[in-house]
Formats: sequence, structure tokens, C-alpha cells
Amino acid sequence: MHTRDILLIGAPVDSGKRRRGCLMGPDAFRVAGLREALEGLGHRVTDKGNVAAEAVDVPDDTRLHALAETVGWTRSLLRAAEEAMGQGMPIFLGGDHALSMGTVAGVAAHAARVGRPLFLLWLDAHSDFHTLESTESGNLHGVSVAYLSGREGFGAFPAMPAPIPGKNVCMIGLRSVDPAEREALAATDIHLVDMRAIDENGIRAPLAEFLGRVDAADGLLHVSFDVDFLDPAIAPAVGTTSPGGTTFREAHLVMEMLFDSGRVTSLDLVELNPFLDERGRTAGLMVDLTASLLGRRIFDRPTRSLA
Ligand code: HAR
Ligand code: MN
Ligand code: MN
Ligand code: MN
Repeated sequence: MHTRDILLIGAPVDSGKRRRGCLMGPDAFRVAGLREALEGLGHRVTDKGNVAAEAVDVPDDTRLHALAETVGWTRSLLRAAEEAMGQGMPIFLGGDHALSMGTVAGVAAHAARVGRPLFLLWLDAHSDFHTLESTESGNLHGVSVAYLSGREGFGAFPAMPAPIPGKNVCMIGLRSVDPAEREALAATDIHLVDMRAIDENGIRAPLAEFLGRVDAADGLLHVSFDVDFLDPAIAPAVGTTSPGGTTFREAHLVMEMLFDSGRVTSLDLVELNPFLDERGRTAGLMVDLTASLLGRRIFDRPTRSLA
């Protein structure tokens, strides 16, 4: 199997919403044995410790929760991600989904510098496609994809180095999309795979189609994995649960297909709130899913059937 240089980078971002606890995520992933699981698959793993938010001089905004702190995280993670891309495959241990503004922006800067197109796979119940104007909650974990797509109105944030075109973005697992997000998404060519499409046609076909396009373009692929992609019955440790999520096997199949594609060059693990977990079960599941993404499998295909 192809051995990879993997960098674990803690991003204890807790500013993207009001309910606290995601700052404990990086250590929960460590305690759940992420490094050991990946080393067991033959990879070289370096734990770089945690990044800290840059101090910034941005006035807070009463409509938006913790704007200045989130801008500070975006700046520091942008630099950390761009640097890490030159060293191996970074896995960003969140932290809430606001962290992806920094990590994906840094990955995009790297992709632009090496002249490769960047693709983004967003595994999430939510589309996170609000702007600073359209958000009703004021929670900035709900604006990340809009920022990364280069939408207007992110004044206090660093300019998105290389906005990702909609045709290079695929969202899978959607089941909670606000009206303003729905309207804005309709004007893009982002690939939208909601839970109904998964119920009717399965999760394999749309992912295979997207991975085919990544391949054809010889692209880099960033995967942003929000814990609420999973059904809350199997992954309770998340602040914004939404019923009707993906099953244990659907999620593992996605990870196994991503491994087979050989395309994933960076990964976010976000929205784990260990304060809400049941004896480490959600953290453990996320570690197992990450292991599937990095080569753990039941058998080498194909298996013999009884037919
Ligand atoms: N759309 C809602 C809002 O803006 C909920 C966003 C929740 N986002 C996450 N990450 N939990 O996907 O508040
Ligand atoms: Mn999200
Ligand atoms: Mn680089
Ligand atoms: Mn979500």
C-alpha cells in the first residue's frame, strides 16, 4: 500500500457558534487513537500540536458571533495549511466548521501555486452557504463554503486566495438548508446530493461521478467532514444534530471509495463536541472512518460470492 506522510494539526476553533465544546475536539481525536490507527496502516504520522488564533484588530459586530476571533483563526490556519501542503497530507482536527475557511483557503493557495485545480467535497447535513449578511443565527460555522466560493461581503476576512468554482464543489448529506442558502446555491453549479437522493439512488453513484471529474482534471481533493453528516444515532457528539443522516456503512463506503481514488490530499474533521459524547463513541467512529479513508479495508476486492 502507498505510504503517506500525514500531519495532524489541531485546530481547536470554538468561535463559529455559541454552544461551546469543540475546542476539546483535537485532544479527543488524539485520545481516541487517531495517530496509532494511521501508523497501523503503515503511514508516517507527525502530530504538529495545535494552532492558535492570530490576534487581530477587527471590530466585533453585534449581529455576528465572535467575528474577530474567527477572522484570527482564518488567518493563522490559512498559513498553517499552505505550509503543511508542502510537507504531506494534513488532517485538521477541529474545532467547529468555521475552521475550514482557513484550512481550505490555505490549501487553495497551495493548489494555485503548484498549478493544480482544487476540488472540495463537503460532507455535511448543512450547506454552510450563508454570507455575513444572510446569516440569521450569526454563527460563522454556517458561512464557510460561501467564503471559499468567493462570494461577496467577507470584508474583515483575508481575501480568498483562489476561489473554488462551483463545478469543483460537491456537497453530500444535505438535509438542513436555509431559504437564503437554497436561493444562493441555485445560482451556482455546486453539485448537491441531499438525503433524498441518497435514499433513492444510493451514495455510490454521485460520489463516483464527482471523483471521475477530479481524476479527469488531475485535481487535488480536500475533504471536509462535518460530524453531523452522520446520523445522530451513531454520532451523538455534535451541537447541531439533524435526524436522518448517513448510516455507518454509507459513511464507510464514502471513505473506502475516497481511498481507492487516491485523490485526497487534505482533510478536515469538524464539529466534534466531546462534551456531548457518550464514552468516546463519536470520536472513535470518526477515527475508524479516517482509517477507512487511509486504506483500512475488510478484504482486498473482489471477494468470492456464493453465486
Ligand atoms: N444554517 C444554520 C445557520 O446558519 C445552521 C448552520 C449549522 N452549521 C453547522 N455546520 N453545524 O454545518 O445557523
Ligand atoms: Mn458544517
Ligand atoms: Mn505549497
Ligand atoms: Mn453541519
